[in-house]
Amino acid sequence: MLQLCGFPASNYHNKVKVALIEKGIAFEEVIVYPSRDDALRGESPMGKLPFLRTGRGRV
Ligand SMILES: N[C@@H](CCC(=O)N[C@@H](CS)C(=O)NCC(=O)O)C(=O)O
Repeated sequence: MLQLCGFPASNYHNKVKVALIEKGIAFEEVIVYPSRDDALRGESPMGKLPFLRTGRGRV
């Protein structure tokens, strides 16, 4: 299932969340906070949130 990764205090995150809900796209919300962790940079090279985990990579 699509995973929306970010944190709810961010309107960047909430904007994507609202779009997914309005389009009726099933997703799971995964809370991720901004950091310089290698794990985050591996998924979001610029360290930006939110990002989506899809079955075919990340957006
Ligand atoms: N929509 C822009 C901006 C997103 C954005 O700046 N998100 C903040 C969180 S609200 C962030 O990731 N900050 C961490 C950073 O800039 O290092 C993008 O995705 O490039």
